[in-house]
Amino acid sequence: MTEITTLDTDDYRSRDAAHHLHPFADYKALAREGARVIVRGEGSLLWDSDGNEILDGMAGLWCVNIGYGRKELVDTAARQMSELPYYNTFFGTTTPATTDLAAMLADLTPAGLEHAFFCNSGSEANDTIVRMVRYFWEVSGEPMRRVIISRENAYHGSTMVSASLGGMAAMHKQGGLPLPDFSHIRQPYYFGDGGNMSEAEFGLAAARALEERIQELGPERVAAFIAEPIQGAGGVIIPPDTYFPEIQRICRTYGILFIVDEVICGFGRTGKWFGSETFKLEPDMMTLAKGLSSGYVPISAVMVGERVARGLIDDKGEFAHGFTYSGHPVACAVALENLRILQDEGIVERVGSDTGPYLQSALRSLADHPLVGEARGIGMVGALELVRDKDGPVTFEPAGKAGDICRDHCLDNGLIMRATGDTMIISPPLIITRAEIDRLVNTARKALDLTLADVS
Ligand code: PXG
Repeated sequence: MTEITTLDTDDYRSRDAAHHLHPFADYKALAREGARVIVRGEGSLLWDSDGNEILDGMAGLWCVNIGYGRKELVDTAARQMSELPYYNTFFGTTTPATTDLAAMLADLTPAGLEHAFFCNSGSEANDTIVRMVRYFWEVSGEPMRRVIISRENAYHGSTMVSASLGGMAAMHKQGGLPLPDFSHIRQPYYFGDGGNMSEAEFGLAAARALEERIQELGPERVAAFIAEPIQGAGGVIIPPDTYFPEIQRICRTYGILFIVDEVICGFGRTGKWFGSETFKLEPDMMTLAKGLSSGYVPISAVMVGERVARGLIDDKGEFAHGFTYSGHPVACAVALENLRILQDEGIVERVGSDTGPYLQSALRSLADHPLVGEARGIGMVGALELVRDKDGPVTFEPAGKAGDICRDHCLDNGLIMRATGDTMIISPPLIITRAEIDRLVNTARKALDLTLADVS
Protein backbone atom coordinates (compact mmCIF):
# COMPACT_ATOMS: atom_id res chain seq x y z
CA MET A 1 0.00 0.00 0.00
CA THR A 2 1.23 3.51 -0.74
CA GLU A 3 2.44 5.08 2.47
CA ILE A 4 2.27 8.87 2.74
CA THR A 5 5.64 10.17 3.89
CA THR A 6 6.26 11.00 7.54
CA LEU A 7 8.93 13.65 7.21
CA ASP A 8 9.69 16.34 9.72
CA THR A 9 8.10 19.76 9.35
CA ASP A 10 11.08 21.46 7.70
CA ASP A 11 11.30 18.77 5.03
CA TYR A 12 7.61 19.09 4.23
CA ARG A 13 7.95 22.84 4.07
CA SER A 14 10.86 22.81 1.66
CA ARG A 15 9.25 20.16 -0.60
CA ASP A 16 5.97 22.07 -0.51
CA ALA A 17 7.64 25.36 -1.40
CA ALA A 18 9.54 23.68 -4.25
CA HIS A 19 6.61 21.85 -5.85
CA HIS A 20 3.18 22.90 -4.62
CA LEU A 21 1.36 25.95 -5.96
CA HIS A 22 -1.30 26.74 -3.32
CA PRO A 23 -4.66 28.41 -4.04
CA PHE A 24 -4.86 32.15 -3.29
CA ALA A 25 -1.19 32.37 -2.27
CA ASP A 26 1.63 34.88 -2.41
CA TYR A 27 4.22 32.26 -3.35
CA LYS A 28 7.28 34.16 -2.25
CA ALA A 29 5.84 34.96 1.17
CA LEU A 30 4.59 31.40 1.60
CA ALA A 31 8.00 29.94 0.78
CA ARG A 32 9.59 32.31 3.27
CA GLU A 33 7.19 31.49 6.09
CA GLY A 34 6.62 27.81 5.27
CA ALA A 35 3.27 26.07 5.00
CA ARG A 36 1.50 24.75 8.08
CA VAL A 37 1.35 20.97 7.76
CA ILE A 38 -1.86 19.46 9.11
CA VAL A 39 -1.60 15.73 9.72
CA ARG A 40 -4.70 14.58 11.63
CA GLY A 41 -8.20 15.57 12.73
CA GLU A 42 -10.74 14.33 15.26
CA GLY A 43 -14.04 16.02 16.05
CA SER A 44 -13.35 19.77 16.09
CA LEU A 45 -9.61 19.34 16.62
CA LEU A 46 -6.62 19.24 14.29
CA TRP A 47 -2.97 18.37 14.84
CA ASP A 48 -0.02 19.75 12.90
CA SER A 49 3.26 18.04 12.06
CA ASP A 50 4.88 19.45 15.21
CA GLY A 51 2.22 17.80 17.37
CA ASN A 52 0.37 21.04 18.20
CA GLU A 53 -3.35 20.64 18.90
CA ILE A 54 -5.51 23.25 17.19
CA LEU A 55 -9.24 23.97 17.65
CA ASP A 56 -10.66 24.38 14.15
CA GLY A 57 -12.86 27.46 14.33
CA MET A 58 -13.44 27.31 10.55
CA ALA A 59 -14.51 23.68 9.97
CA GLY A 60 -11.73 23.40 7.40
CA LEU A 61 -13.00 25.91 4.86
CA TRP A 62 -16.57 26.20 6.18
CA CYS A 63 -17.24 22.58 5.28
CA VAL A 64 -16.46 19.88 7.85
CA ASN A 65 -19.94 20.10 9.38
CA ILE A 66 -19.93 16.68 11.09
CA GLY A 67 -16.34 17.09 12.27
CA TYR A 68 -13.21 15.09 11.51
CA GLY A 69 -12.62 11.37 11.90
CA ARG A 70 -16.04 9.83 11.25
CA LYS A 71 -15.29 6.19 10.50
CA GLU A 72 -18.74 5.61 8.97
CA LEU A 73 -17.80 7.81 6.01
CA VAL A 74 -14.52 5.94 5.56
CA ASP A 75 -16.31 2.58 5.59
CA THR A 76 -18.96 3.84 3.17
CA ALA A 77 -16.29 5.05 0.74
CA ALA A 78 -14.41 1.73 0.99
CA ARG A 79 -17.59 -0.28 0.40
CA GLN A 80 -18.62 1.82 -2.61
CA MET A 81 -15.09 1.73 -4.04
CA SER A 82 -15.04 -2.07 -3.81
CA GLU A 83 -18.50 -2.40 -5.38
CA LEU A 84 -18.25 0.26 -8.09
CA PRO A 85 -15.47 2.84 -7.82
CA TYR A 86 -16.62 4.77 -10.87
CA TYR A 87 -19.19 4.92 -13.54
CA ASN A 88 -20.45 7.94 -15.42
CA THR A 89 -23.91 9.43 -15.61
CA PHE A 90 -23.70 10.34 -19.31
CA PHE A 91 -25.51 8.53 -22.16
CA GLY A 92 -28.51 7.46 -20.13
CA THR A 93 -26.67 5.79 -17.25
CA THR A 94 -26.97 6.22 -13.50
CA THR A 95 -25.78 4.48 -10.32
CA PRO A 96 -27.76 3.60 -7.18
CA ALA A 97 -25.81 6.04 -4.96
CA THR A 98 -26.32 8.87 -7.46
CA THR A 99 -30.06 8.24 -7.67
CA ASP A 100 -30.43 7.92 -3.90
CA LEU A 101 -28.63 11.20 -3.29
CA ALA A 102 -30.71 13.08 -5.88
CA ALA A 103 -33.89 11.79 -4.23
CA MET A 104 -32.63 12.61 -0.75
CA LEU A 105 -31.70 16.17 -1.74
CA ALA A 106 -35.12 16.66 -3.32
CA ASP A 107 -36.55 15.61 0.02
CA LEU A 108 -34.26 17.70 2.26
CA THR A 109 -34.22 20.99 0.33
CA PRO A 110 -37.19 23.39 0.48
CA ALA A 111 -40.35 22.42 -1.38
CA GLY A 112 -40.23 22.91 -5.13
CA LEU A 113 -36.56 22.03 -5.64
CA GLU A 114 -37.01 18.51 -6.95
CA HIS A 115 -34.09 18.02 -9.34
CA ALA A 116 -30.32 17.74 -8.73
CA PHE A 117 -27.48 18.25 -11.21
CA PHE A 118 -24.19 16.99 -9.73
CA CYS A 119 -20.76 18.62 -10.02
CA ASN A 120 -17.53 18.51 -8.01
CA SER A 121 -17.13 21.95 -6.46
CA GLY A 122 -19.09 25.07 -5.66
CA SER A 123 -17.39 26.83 -8.57
CA GLU A 124 -18.48 24.15 -11.04
CA ALA A 125 -22.00 24.20 -9.67
CA ASN A 126 -22.21 27.96 -10.17
CA ASP A 127 -20.76 27.65 -13.70
CA THR A 128 -23.45 25.06 -14.34
CA ILE A 129 -26.11 27.45 -13.08
CA VAL A 130 -24.96 30.15 -15.49
CA ARG A 131 -25.10 27.74 -18.44
CA MET A 132 -28.45 26.36 -17.30
CA VAL A 133 -29.99 29.80 -16.77
CA ARG A 134 -28.96 30.95 -20.24
CA TYR A 135 -30.21 27.72 -21.79
CA PHE A 136 -33.50 28.07 -19.90
CA TRP A 137 -34.11 31.55 -21.31
CA GLU A 138 -33.12 30.40 -24.81
CA VAL A 139 -35.63 27.54 -24.79
CA SER A 140 -38.19 29.90 -23.24
CA GLY A 141 -37.95 32.18 -26.28
CA GLU A 142 -36.14 35.04 -24.50
CA PRO A 143 -32.49 34.56 -25.52
CA MET A 144 -31.82 38.26 -24.79
CA ARG A 145 -31.98 37.50 -21.08
CA ARG A 146 -28.31 36.81 -20.33
CA VAL A 147 -27.27 39.22 -17.58
CA ILE A 148 -26.96 37.81 -14.08
CA ILE A 149 -26.91 40.33 -11.25
CA SER A 150 -24.89 39.58 -8.14
CA ARG A 151 -23.41 41.61 -5.26
CA GLU A 152 -20.08 43.32 -4.68
CA ASN A 153 -17.87 41.26 -2.40
CA ALA A 154 -19.90 38.09 -3.02
CA TYR A 155 -17.94 34.85 -3.37
CA HIS A 156 -19.28 32.30 -5.83
CA GLY A 157 -16.07 30.48 -6.82
CA SER A 158 -12.83 30.81 -8.67
CA THR A 159 -13.32 29.67 -12.28
CA MET A 160 -13.65 32.36 -14.96
CA VAL A 161 -17.44 32.29 -14.78
CA SER A 162 -17.91 31.81 -11.04
CA ALA A 163 -15.34 34.53 -10.29
CA SER A 164 -17.26 36.81 -12.69
CA LEU A 165 -20.45 35.92 -10.86
CA GLY A 166 -18.71 36.79 -7.59
CA GLY A 167 -17.96 40.36 -6.69
CA MET A 168 -14.44 40.12 -5.28
CA ALA A 169 -12.49 43.16 -6.49
CA ALA A 170 -9.09 41.48 -6.01
CA MET A 171 -10.17 38.59 -8.25
CA HIS A 172 -11.63 40.86 -10.92
CA LYS A 173 -8.33 42.74 -11.07
CA GLN A 174 -6.59 39.69 -12.55
CA GLY A 175 -7.17 38.33 -16.03
CA GLY A 176 -9.81 40.72 -17.34
CA LEU A 177 -12.78 39.80 -15.18
CA PRO A 178 -15.69 39.98 -14.90
CA LEU A 179 -16.73 38.50 -18.25
CA PRO A 180 -19.55 40.32 -20.08
CA ASP A 181 -23.15 40.01 -18.84
CA PHE A 182 -22.36 39.94 -15.11
CA SER A 183 -23.40 42.96 -13.08
CA HIS A 184 -22.86 43.72 -9.39
CA ILE A 185 -24.88 45.80 -6.94
CA ARG A 186 -24.03 46.93 -3.40
CA GLN A 187 -23.99 44.40 -0.57
CA PRO A 188 -26.27 44.67 2.48
CA TYR A 189 -23.39 45.41 4.88
CA TYR A 190 -25.01 47.48 7.63
CA PHE A 191 -21.98 47.75 9.93
CA GLY A 192 -19.77 49.02 7.11
CA ASP A 193 -22.19 50.99 4.94
CA GLY A 194 -25.28 51.72 7.04
CA GLY A 195 -24.37 55.34 7.81
CA ASN A 196 -27.20 57.13 9.60
CA MET A 197 -29.95 54.87 8.32
CA SER A 198 -31.84 52.47 10.54
CA GLU A 199 -31.11 48.82 9.81
CA ALA A 200 -34.57 48.41 8.27
CA GLU A 201 -34.15 51.44 5.98
CA PHE A 202 -30.71 50.32 4.92
CA GLY A 203 -31.98 46.81 4.09
CA LEU A 204 -34.64 48.26 1.80
CA ALA A 205 -32.18 50.67 0.16
CA ALA A 206 -29.69 47.87 -0.52
CA ALA A 207 -32.44 45.69 -2.02
CA ARG A 208 -33.76 48.51 -4.20
CA ALA A 209 -30.34 48.72 -5.82
CA LEU A 210 -31.46 45.56 -7.62
CA GLU A 211 -34.52 47.27 -9.10
CA GLU A 212 -32.44 50.30 -10.13
CA ARG A 213 -29.91 48.05 -11.87
CA ILE A 214 -32.65 46.08 -13.66
CA GLN A 215 -34.04 49.37 -14.95
CA GLU A 216 -30.59 50.56 -16.09
CA LEU A 217 -29.82 47.32 -17.89
CA GLY A 218 -33.31 46.93 -19.35
CA PRO A 219 -35.54 44.28 -17.74
CA GLU A 220 -35.67 42.30 -21.00
CA ARG A 221 -31.91 41.61 -20.67
CA VAL A 222 -31.87 40.36 -17.08
CA ALA A 223 -31.85 36.58 -16.55
CA ALA A 224 -31.33 36.11 -12.82
CA PHE A 225 -30.18 37.43 -9.47
CA ILE A 226 -27.86 35.37 -7.24
CA ALA A 227 -27.12 35.76 -3.53
CA GLU A 228 -25.69 33.89 -0.58
CA PRO A 229 -28.15 34.05 2.37
CA ILE A 230 -25.17 35.24 4.46
CA GLN A 231 -22.10 36.43 2.56
CA GLY A 232 -19.48 34.09 4.00
CA ALA A 233 -16.04 34.76 2.54
CA GLY A 234 -17.11 38.40 2.16
CA GLY A 235 -17.10 38.74 5.96
CA VAL A 236 -20.20 37.00 7.40
CA ILE A 237 -22.53 39.74 6.22
CA ILE A 238 -26.02 39.12 7.55
CA PRO A 239 -28.66 41.17 5.72
CA PRO A 240 -31.25 43.24 7.64
CA ASP A 241 -34.69 41.59 7.92
CA THR A 242 -36.11 43.95 5.30
CA TYR A 243 -33.60 42.95 2.59
CA PHE A 244 -34.67 39.59 1.19
CA PRO A 245 -38.45 40.16 1.16
CA GLU A 246 -37.82 43.21 -1.05
CA ILE A 247 -35.31 41.30 -3.22
CA GLN A 248 -37.86 38.55 -3.78
CA ARG A 249 -40.59 41.05 -4.61
CA ILE A 250 -38.33 42.62 -7.24
CA CYS A 251 -37.37 39.26 -8.75
CA ARG A 252 -41.04 38.32 -9.05
CA THR A 253 -42.04 41.72 -10.49
CA TYR A 254 -39.53 41.41 -13.32
CA GLY A 255 -39.87 37.65 -13.77
CA ILE A 256 -36.18 37.03 -13.20
CA LEU A 257 -34.85 33.84 -11.63
CA PHE A 258 -33.75 33.94 -7.99
CA ILE A 259 -30.67 31.81 -7.27
CA VAL A 260 -29.50 31.11 -3.74
CA ASP A 261 -25.89 30.03 -3.20
CA GLU A 262 -26.09 27.76 -0.14
CA VAL A 263 -22.50 26.51 -0.40
CA ILE A 264 -21.73 27.86 3.09
CA CYS A 265 -25.20 28.21 4.65
CA GLY A 266 -26.48 24.80 3.53
CA PHE A 267 -26.60 21.72 5.76
CA GLY A 268 -27.11 23.34 9.12
CA ARG A 269 -24.72 26.27 9.31
CA THR A 270 -27.46 28.76 10.27
CA GLY A 271 -29.25 26.38 12.65
CA LYS A 272 -31.72 25.18 10.03
CA TRP A 273 -31.00 22.83 7.15
CA PHE A 274 -30.70 25.71 4.68
CA GLY A 275 -30.16 29.44 4.89
CA SER A 276 -33.26 29.67 2.68
CA GLU A 277 -35.32 28.42 5.64
CA THR A 278 -33.68 30.86 8.06
CA PHE A 279 -34.31 33.82 5.73
CA LYS A 280 -37.59 32.52 4.22
CA LEU A 281 -36.28 32.42 0.66
CA GLU A 282 -38.01 30.70 -2.26
CA PRO A 283 -35.24 30.15 -4.80
CA ASP A 284 -35.67 28.89 -8.35
CA MET A 285 -32.21 27.28 -8.11
CA MET A 286 -29.82 26.51 -5.28
CA THR A 287 -26.06 25.84 -5.15
CA LEU A 288 -24.88 23.13 -2.74
CA ALA A 289 -21.32 21.98 -1.91
CA LYS A 290 -19.07 21.94 1.20
CA GLY A 291 -21.40 20.57 3.94
CA LEU A 292 -23.03 18.19 1.42
CA SER A 293 -20.18 15.75 2.14
CA SER A 294 -18.74 17.61 5.15
CA GLY A 295 -15.71 18.04 2.88
CA TYR A 296 -14.73 14.34 3.08
CA VAL A 297 -14.90 14.07 -0.73
CA PRO A 298 -15.45 16.71 -3.42
CA ILE A 299 -19.06 16.94 -4.53
CA SER A 300 -21.55 19.71 -5.28
CA ALA A 301 -25.03 20.00 -6.68
CA VAL A 302 -27.35 22.43 -8.37
CA MET A 303 -30.91 22.06 -7.13
CA VAL A 304 -33.40 23.05 -9.81
CA GLY A 305 -36.97 24.15 -9.19
CA GLU A 306 -40.01 23.37 -11.31
CA ARG A 307 -39.95 26.52 -13.42
CA VAL A 308 -36.44 25.90 -14.79
CA ALA A 309 -36.80 22.12 -14.78
CA ARG A 310 -39.91 22.32 -16.99
CA GLY A 311 -37.94 24.42 -19.46
CA LEU A 312 -35.13 21.86 -19.53
CA ILE A 313 -37.32 18.79 -19.57
CA ASP A 314 -39.99 20.00 -22.00
CA ASP A 315 -37.43 21.16 -24.53
CA LYS A 316 -36.84 18.55 -27.22
CA GLY A 317 -33.10 19.12 -27.39
CA GLU A 318 -30.14 18.25 -25.20
CA PHE A 319 -28.60 20.37 -22.44
CA ALA A 320 -24.97 20.08 -23.61
CA HIS A 321 -23.21 20.21 -20.26
CA GLY A 322 -21.70 17.84 -17.68
CA PHE A 323 -18.56 16.51 -16.05
CA THR A 324 -16.79 13.13 -16.05
CA TYR A 325 -17.40 12.95 -12.32
CA SER A 326 -20.98 14.30 -12.24
CA GLY A 327 -22.79 12.05 -9.77
CA HIS A 328 -19.63 10.10 -8.89
CA PRO A 329 -20.81 7.02 -6.95
CA VAL A 330 -18.18 7.24 -4.20
CA ALA A 331 -18.83 10.95 -3.61
CA CYS A 332 -22.60 10.38 -3.63
CA ALA A 333 -22.35 7.44 -1.20
CA VAL A 334 -20.21 9.48 1.21
CA ALA A 335 -22.59 12.45 0.95
CA LEU A 336 -25.54 10.16 1.73
CA GLU A 337 -23.79 8.82 4.82
CA ASN A 338 -22.93 12.36 5.90
CA LEU A 339 -26.58 13.43 5.54
CA ARG A 340 -27.72 10.33 7.44
CA ILE A 341 -25.42 11.30 10.34
CA LEU A 342 -26.65 14.91 10.30
CA GLN A 343 -30.22 13.61 10.42
CA ASP A 344 -29.92 10.66 12.81
CA GLU A 345 -27.85 12.56 15.36
CA GLY A 346 -30.07 15.65 15.25
CA ILE A 347 -27.00 17.80 14.60
CA VAL A 348 -28.81 20.60 12.76
CA GLU A 349 -31.54 20.76 15.41
CA ARG A 350 -28.90 20.94 18.16
CA VAL A 351 -27.23 23.88 16.43
CA GLY A 352 -30.63 25.58 16.13
CA SER A 353 -31.72 25.12 19.72
CA ASP A 354 -28.62 24.62 21.85
CA THR A 355 -25.01 25.02 20.65
CA GLY A 356 -25.84 27.76 18.12
CA PRO A 357 -27.47 30.10 20.66
CA TYR A 358 -24.68 29.19 23.13
CA LEU A 359 -21.99 30.17 20.61
CA GLN A 360 -23.81 33.39 19.74
CA SER A 361 -24.10 34.54 23.33
CA ALA A 362 -20.46 33.61 24.03
CA LEU A 363 -19.36 35.49 20.91
CA ARG A 364 -21.37 38.57 21.86
CA SER A 365 -19.66 38.59 25.26
CA LEU A 366 -16.56 39.74 23.33
CA ALA A 367 -18.35 42.94 22.27
CA ASP A 368 -17.07 44.61 25.45
CA HIS A 369 -13.48 44.31 24.20
CA PRO A 370 -11.94 47.66 23.16
CA LEU A 371 -11.08 46.26 19.71
CA VAL A 372 -14.51 44.82 18.91
CA GLY A 373 -16.86 47.19 17.08
CA GLU A 374 -19.51 44.53 16.53
CA ALA A 375 -20.02 40.85 17.31
CA ARG A 376 -22.64 39.21 15.10
CA GLY A 377 -23.66 35.81 13.88
CA ILE A 378 -26.33 33.19 13.64
CA GLY A 379 -26.22 29.46 14.33
CA MET A 380 -22.65 28.22 13.86
CA VAL A 381 -21.26 31.23 12.00
CA GLY A 382 -20.07 34.51 13.42
CA ALA A 383 -17.88 37.56 13.01
CA LEU A 384 -16.06 40.18 15.06
CA GLU A 385 -15.39 43.59 13.53
CA LEU A 386 -12.03 44.91 14.74
CA VAL A 387 -11.95 48.70 15.06
CA ARG A 388 -9.42 51.32 16.10
CA ASP A 389 -12.03 53.24 18.08
CA LYS A 390 -15.44 51.99 19.10
CA ASP A 391 -16.84 55.53 18.93
CA GLY A 392 -17.88 56.22 15.40
CA PRO A 393 -16.79 53.45 14.98
CA VAL A 394 -13.40 54.24 13.42
CA THR A 395 -11.88 51.41 11.41
CA PHE A 396 -8.17 50.69 10.94
CA GLU A 397 -6.15 52.18 8.08
CA PRO A 398 -4.88 50.35 6.15
CA ALA A 399 -7.52 47.65 6.59
CA GLY A 400 -6.39 44.09 7.15
CA LYS A 401 -3.32 44.45 9.33
CA ALA A 402 -5.10 44.13 12.67
CA GLY A 403 -7.03 41.16 11.32
CA ASP A 404 -3.85 39.38 10.25
CA ILE A 405 -2.20 40.07 13.62
CA CYS A 406 -5.24 38.71 15.48
CA ARG A 407 -5.42 35.63 13.25
CA ASP A 408 -1.74 34.88 13.97
CA HIS A 409 -2.26 35.27 17.73
CA CYS A 410 -5.24 32.89 17.51
CA LEU A 411 -3.08 30.30 15.77
CA ASP A 412 -0.18 30.69 18.19
CA ASN A 413 -2.70 29.91 20.93
CA GLY A 414 -4.22 26.88 19.23
CA LEU A 415 -7.24 28.32 17.41
CA ILE A 416 -7.97 28.68 13.72
CA MET A 417 -9.99 31.82 12.97
CA ARG A 418 -10.10 33.52 9.56
CA ALA A 419 -9.50 37.22 8.93
CA THR A 420 -11.27 38.96 6.05
CA GLY A 421 -9.73 42.40 6.21
CA ASP A 422 -10.33 43.36 9.85
CA THR A 423 -13.34 41.09 10.21
CA MET A 424 -12.54 37.97 12.26
CA ILE A 425 -14.64 35.00 11.22
CA ILE A 426 -15.65 31.74 12.84
CA SER A 427 -17.54 28.83 11.34
CA PRO A 428 -16.71 25.78 13.46
CA PRO A 429 -17.84 22.18 12.91
CA LEU A 430 -21.52 21.81 13.80
CA ILE A 431 -20.62 19.13 16.36
CA ILE A 432 -18.52 21.52 18.46
CA THR A 433 -19.34 21.10 22.17
CA ARG A 434 -20.19 23.81 24.71
CA ALA A 435 -16.80 23.22 26.39
CA GLU A 436 -15.03 23.71 23.06
CA ILE A 437 -17.06 26.88 22.42
CA ASP A 438 -15.84 28.20 25.79
CA ARG A 439 -12.28 27.37 24.76
CA LEU A 440 -12.78 29.08 21.39
CA VAL A 441 -14.11 32.30 22.91
CA ASN A 442 -11.51 32.37 25.71
CA THR A 443 -8.71 31.94 23.17
CA ALA A 444 -10.24 34.62 20.98
CA ARG A 445 -10.29 37.03 23.93
CA LYS A 446 -6.64 36.32 24.65
CA ALA A 447 -5.76 36.89 20.98
CA LEU A 448 -7.72 40.17 21.04
CA ASP A 449 -5.75 41.32 24.11
CA LEU A 450 -2.46 40.47 22.41
CA THR A 451 -3.60 42.22 19.22
CA LEU A 452 -4.59 45.33 21.19
CA ALA A 453 -1.11 45.45 22.72
CA ASP A 454 0.45 45.17 19.23
CA VAL A 455 -1.65 47.87 17.57
CA SER A 456 -1.65 50.37 20.48
N1 PXG B 1 -20.07 29.70 -3.25
C1 PXG B 1 -19.80 30.08 -2.00
C2 PXG B 1 -20.82 30.85 -1.22
C3 PXG B 1 -18.55 29.75 -1.42
O1 PXG B 1 -18.29 30.15 -0.17
C4 PXG B 1 -17.96 28.68 -3.50
C5 PXG B 1 -19.19 29.03 -4.00
C6 PXG B 1 -17.01 27.93 -4.37
O2 PXG B 1 -16.85 26.63 -3.95
P1 PXG B 1 -15.53 25.80 -4.35
O3 PXG B 1 -15.88 24.41 -3.90
O4 PXG B 1 -15.36 25.88 -5.81
O5 PXG B 1 -14.38 26.42 -3.60
C7 PXG B 1 -17.62 29.03 -2.18
C8 PXG B 1 -16.28 28.67 -1.63
C9 PXG B 1 -12.60 31.70 2.24
C10 PXG B 1 -12.95 30.71 1.19
O6 PXG B 1 -11.47 32.14 2.24
C11 PXG B 1 -14.26 30.43 0.90
C12 PXG B 1 -14.56 29.54 -0.13
C13 PXG B 1 -13.55 28.91 -0.81
C14 PXG B 1 -12.23 29.20 -0.51
C15 PXG B 1 -11.92 30.11 0.49
O7 PXG B 1 -13.45 32.04 3.06
N2 PXG B 1 -15.88 29.33 -0.46
